Amino acid sequence: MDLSAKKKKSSGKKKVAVVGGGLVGALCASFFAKRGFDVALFESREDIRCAKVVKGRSINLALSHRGRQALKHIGIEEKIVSMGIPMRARMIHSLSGKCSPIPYGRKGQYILSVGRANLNKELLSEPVDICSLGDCRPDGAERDFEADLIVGCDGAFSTTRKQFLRRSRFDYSQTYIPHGYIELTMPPRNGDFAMEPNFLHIWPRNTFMMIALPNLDKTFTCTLFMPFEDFEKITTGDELIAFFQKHFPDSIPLIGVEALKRDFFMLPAQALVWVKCSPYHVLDRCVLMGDAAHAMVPFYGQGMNAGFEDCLVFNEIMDQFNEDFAAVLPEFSRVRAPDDHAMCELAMYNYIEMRSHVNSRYFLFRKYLDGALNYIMPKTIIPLYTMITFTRTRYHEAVIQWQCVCLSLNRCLLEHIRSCLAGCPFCRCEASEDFLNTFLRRTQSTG
Ligand code: EGU
Repeated sequence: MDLSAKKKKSSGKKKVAVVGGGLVGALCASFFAKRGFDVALFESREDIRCAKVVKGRSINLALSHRGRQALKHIGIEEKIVSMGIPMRARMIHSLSGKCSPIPYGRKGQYILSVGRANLNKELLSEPVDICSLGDCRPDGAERDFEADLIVGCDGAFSTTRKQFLRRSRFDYSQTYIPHGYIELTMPPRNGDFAMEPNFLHIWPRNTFMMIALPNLDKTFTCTLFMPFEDFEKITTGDELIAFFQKHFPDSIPLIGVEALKRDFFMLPAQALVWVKCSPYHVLDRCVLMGDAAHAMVPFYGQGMNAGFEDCLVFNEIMDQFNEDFAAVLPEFSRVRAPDDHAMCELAMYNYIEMRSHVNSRYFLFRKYLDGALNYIMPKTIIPLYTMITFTRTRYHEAVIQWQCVCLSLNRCLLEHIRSCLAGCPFCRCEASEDFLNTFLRRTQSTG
């Protein structure tokens, strides 16, 4: 196939090459197709639409408001929602096996568990020209392909981004966290879900954590997160069962001893990487979106949602600047990078918080506290995860708003302590006043 000749035939329309046929690449291609661009999508893996087993990253994803708004734009929101399972609350599993639900929001607010493979297939069924790189060069020879714009949606290890690295003033960082993850399947029980389906099940155990999301086939996909060094300590089936007996005893009969041993040792633990870069564009030629621009750790369930929102934001800027790439691309970098960076930081922050002291009691306490504060001042105190998950408040603004809330709560608390001290004849020493003032100043400057 001579791609450059093909380009000349369809004159007039601007040509866009989308690199990567994953979730963001496929969605992005649809966005451009909807605007009337001539879109070609490049994917090096086998066509996922015919693939029986889909390799790669995690199987389940939590689709929330931002992602849904993007899907709505290309008219497939309802279709995708019908393929997802609503999760209205978290279900916290304590070590003793006690389960406590904590709703995500008000009645009717929920996130959706969607399968990556189904979602990807659905996104690729939109009418765009898909070039498998395998097909383009059966002899291994390179082919020329001309395009007005290249959009790199090729994931955390982006090949497109590699070209940016040689340019001056391009910032880039890549960080692996000490944790890895493996996925285990919890089969149906008597033909039905083994646990209650409309929940995101969580086993918070400080450095170890397991979560489980429901699938349409009545299975759950359990994801176990733990430090690589702990994965390495578990080498035999017996050690594995002893480990689960100690930390996740209630899950053993649900997964099944044999299935547990089989799944656990089937694949090595997968690494988790975090990528930040800036700017997202080169001239008026090339732009990055999704994980290629900002891979994040999965501890906020926002990776896909942020990537989908990239497409939405890009589209809004295209409207604003009349599809003039020379203006759109720098504006996209300027507007979007701070938000994606904030989300990357937040996901990382939550990872650190969860790993340091989050057991089931702490998790329950924190979520109840957020809920209670929101109940007292529903308009002013909106929990951070609510702004992230159920609104399109810009990520960096959500973080600032939340910091303001925390700061003023801290101040109230300190004022309260101070007035208590002031009223107490034994505490009216200057030392405690000094201490409080110093502390107050410090919270003000760091908060
Ligand atoms: C899917 C797959 C609970 C990790 C963060 C909550 C998801 C996740 C939480 C995956 C947690 C953690 C939030 C959602 C979500 C919680 C959230 C979906 C994490 C702060 C393969 N996280 N997911 N936070 O609030 O905002 O329930 O890894 F365990 S959905 Cl880590 Cl809302």
